[in-house]
Parts: sequence; C-alpha cells; structure tokens
Amino acid sequence: MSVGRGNQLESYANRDELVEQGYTIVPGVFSQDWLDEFRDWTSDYFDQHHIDRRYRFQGSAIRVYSPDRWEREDAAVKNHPELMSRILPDPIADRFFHDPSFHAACELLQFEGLQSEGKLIVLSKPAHGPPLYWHQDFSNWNSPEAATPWPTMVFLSTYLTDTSKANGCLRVIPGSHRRRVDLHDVLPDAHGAAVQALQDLNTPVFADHPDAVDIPMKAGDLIAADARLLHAAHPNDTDERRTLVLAWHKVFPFPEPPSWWTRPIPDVVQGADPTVEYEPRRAPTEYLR
Ligand SMILES: O=C(O)CCC(=O)C(=O)O
Ligand SMILES: [Fe+2]
Repeated sequence: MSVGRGNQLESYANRDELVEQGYTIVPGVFSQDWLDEFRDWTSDYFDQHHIDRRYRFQGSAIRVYSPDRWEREDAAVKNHPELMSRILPDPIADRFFHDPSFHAACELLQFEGLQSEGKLIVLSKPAHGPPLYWHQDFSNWNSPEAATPWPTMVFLSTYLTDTSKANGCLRVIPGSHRRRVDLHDVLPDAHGAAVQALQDLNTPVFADHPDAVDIPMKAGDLIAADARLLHAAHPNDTDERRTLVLAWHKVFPFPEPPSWWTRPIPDVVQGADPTVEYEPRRAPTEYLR
C-alpha cells in the first residue's frame, strides 16, 4: 500500500495542510478495481434515474447508505417526500467505509475519533453541466465548535475520473475555513432553496475569485476538506460525466483538541460545554474573523 509508508514528515505535511489551508490531498488511495466498481454502479444508477432540476449545480445529491446504517435510519427520513427519491441502501457504500487504503489515509492525517455518517453522497456533473456555486458546508456556526483552529467535520471524497478545469474540477479558497473573505457576505446558505433557484450565473456566487485555486485531481486520490472551507466547481464542458463520491466524517470530537495539538486554543473553545446544543446555522457568525 502506498499510503502512509510510516514517513513522519509526509504525515505532518498532510495533517498540517488540512489545518492551515482547510484541505489536503492524499494521492492514489482507491484502486483501479475499486474505481471500476463505483463507475459501473454510478453509471447504472444515472442511466435509470432522473435527477430533479433543483440539483443541477451539484449535478446530483444521491445518498447511498451502508445497509447497517439504513436499518437504523428514522422512518421519517426514509419516507420523506423529497428525500426518498434520492436515498437508498446499497452494500457498495461499505466498499468505501471498509477500504483499508482509505483507513490508512485517515491514519496518515492523524484523525482521532473518526466517525462516519454511514452514507455516501454521489455527486455527478453530467456532460455540459453548469458550475457549482461557492459555498461552505458547515452547519453549526452558532456553536463555539466553529472557532476551533482544527477541523471537527470534514468531507472525504474521491473523483471517479481524472478532473481538470475542462470537466468541472473542484475550486477552493485556501484558508477561508478560518478567515473571512468578501464572498462570505454575499453567499446564500449552501444547498438551500435560494441558491438552487438561481438563474443568473453571472454573479459572485459562481464567479472567479482572486484567491481561488483550482484542484485538478487523479481518479482515486482522496481529498480531505474542512466543512468550513469555501469551495465550488467549474462547469463540465466535456461530453463525459464527472462523478465523485463524498463521505462526511466527524473528527476530533468537540471540544477536545487533537492529541498532537501544541498551539494556543481559543478561550471560547476551552470553556465550551459539549452538552449544549445550538440551533443549526449555515451562515458564518463572529466565530469567523
Ligand atoms: O462537485 C464537487 O466537486 C463538490 C461538491 C460539493 O462540494 C457539494 O455538493 O457540497
Ligand atoms: Fe460542498
């Protein structure tokens, strides 16, 4: 296995990049066989299902549950009128969650308290699909958890084809998970009705940004990104689908810092009561400066 190699320097580099920049890439995590299996599964799925227009910017937002997790899911979710058309259990989800190279990559990143949601999100931008709006996915901005200098919620994802600007690669604003930028003031909540209803692509929500960086990736590379990071994706200008598989994970259960943390910890984090639940909020608060 190429991941890890016991190389301490390499491991600190990835871990520290995730903390500093809000994202990091571990190359070559998922094997060719693994990718073939997911490509077959997803192309069958998209051949057989119509995707509602409201998901055109994400391409799709299918949730594929691990069968174990599905058993424990609330009936209200399973029967939710909008969700039920795009959630399903399938053993393929466990091919992600139980993949040894994926776990080796998580060790490389020195995650602690890793906890998956037990479901994958499959996002597939069809040929000539539009761009994805700038957004960040964190939904607990009322909580002092939003002020941790380390990540607490990350997405871990891989693309099933090589990506480039031409087929809609990811874009990020490095450091925006911890630093306010002008875009924060104009963005609608991620994946809500307001952003899904946008018709005009000539707005800052889709525009180039001077601090934006393109993230072209090889199929099978793993990207780990802080939920607070501003990200977007280019349009797919090719004739082929561009699909990714994404899994949300909790890491470093709040308010405990990583065991390897040596830097100062904000007072608001030190004094936090982990039993308090906050009203979910997708727009950043004063915890982002
Ligand atoms: O399409 C991508 O590359 C990223 C998708 C994403 O960030 C999202 O749907 O929240
Ligand atoms: Fe996102």
